[in-house]
Amino acid sequence: MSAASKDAGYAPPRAAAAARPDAPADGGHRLLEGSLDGQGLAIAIVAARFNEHVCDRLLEGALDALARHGTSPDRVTVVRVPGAFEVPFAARRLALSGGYDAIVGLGAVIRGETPHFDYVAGEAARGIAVAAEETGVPILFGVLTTETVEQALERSGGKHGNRGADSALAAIEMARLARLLDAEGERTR
Ligand code: INI
Repeated sequence: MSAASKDAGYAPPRAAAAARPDAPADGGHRLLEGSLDGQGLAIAIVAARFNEHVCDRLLEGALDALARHGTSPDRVTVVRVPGAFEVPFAARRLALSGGYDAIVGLGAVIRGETPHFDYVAGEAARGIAVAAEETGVPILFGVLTTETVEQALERSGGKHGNRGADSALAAIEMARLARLLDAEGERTR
């Protein structure tokens, strides 16, 4: 198992497999794959406050990743909500506004002693998936679900990377892919 798959980080598009939306001259297959060009994209980030220290680190990672990939700060909107449970609500409303290419949901659900964990983590995941499906806008799952605070810190800028940054990169890729897929309709009509 590679390090990337072990930590469930972001698996970026391979440079060699740059999208070939037009039929290649060599007769090979067409390939549709988003790129990591964040220029000109409008991205919203919904970040929970519960376990605020961890969420702030996720948010920092996401903002930094967007800036490094060309998304202008004035095209990035940050929305804060109480906890991970509320992330899908805000993400769905932002998606329905029609103003965003992709939305990143950030939160930290830490098991600790609370039986709340399963409900909050499950609903955050389900709600984000349903909102993306229903609105057709990519909504990325940047919610950490861990047993301990230490594990959450390791995944928010520690030795296992930053889930916020990973989700922001996945948001750029999916926003780009969505544009390619939109163009498919034009092409095949
Ligand atoms: N919210 C989190 O984001 N992380 C948690 O670990 C958590 N726990 O453990 O309870 C949590 N609970 C709050 C929840 O997200 C809602 O804000 C609250 O239930 C009000 O709807």
